[in-house]
Amino acid sequence: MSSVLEIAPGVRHYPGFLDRAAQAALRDDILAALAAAPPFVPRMPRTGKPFSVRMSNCGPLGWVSDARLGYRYQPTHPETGAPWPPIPARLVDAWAALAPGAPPPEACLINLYDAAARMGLHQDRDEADVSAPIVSLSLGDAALFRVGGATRGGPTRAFRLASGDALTLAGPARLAFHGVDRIYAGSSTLLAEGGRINLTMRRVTKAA
Ligand code: MD3
Ligand code: FE
Repeated sequence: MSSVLEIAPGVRHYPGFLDRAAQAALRDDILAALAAAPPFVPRMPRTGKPFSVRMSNCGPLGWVSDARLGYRYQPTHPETGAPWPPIPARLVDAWAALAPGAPPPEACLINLYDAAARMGLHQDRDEADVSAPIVSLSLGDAALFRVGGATRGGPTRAFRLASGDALTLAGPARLAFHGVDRIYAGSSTLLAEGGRINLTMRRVTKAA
């Protein structure tokens, strides 16, 4: 496997986890999933303010958000009502390699960034099971990713996530604040239209 950098306790960065051919194959899997489950614009609870990131999902559960019902996981697309497409086998393989022994992933959130998209610092705490790790894979333009501790306002560190990189968040890092400061437009040729795709696999329910 590729080398690993322990950025902070529980935060592991695997630069170049996927080679170019594997990135292209995964890109094609995700474009097929997006044809079945078109990107939607999530909105903040209550205010309805739109996210700058467009999203979709694959797997038995998907993360969605709108003004009325807020953040949640649900088995169907918020606009089409269709079940989410399955998690592609090569993503399940990456989960098995990077989170050995963890119960299978139930959700893969697909985040689509254009050159202007950002994600503010937040925690991921909509999952009933926060004991399993999160596994993230990046495709396309690089991003400046930022991670801090479990409380807002503490020190943070930022590093670049490039196409093919994997990141795992486990143990003490699972409830760390994190976000995406910026996208480096034009830094990758993987996506014909530019931009960045981030894939985040999660366990949602407590394993039986
Ligand atoms: C650190 N996505 O979808 S992936 C998200 O690049 C999200 O699209 C970012 O934050 C993106 O919620 C970051 C890496 C990641 C995912 C979950 C984490 C880092 C994390 C949970 C805890 C700590
Ligand atoms: Fe997050």
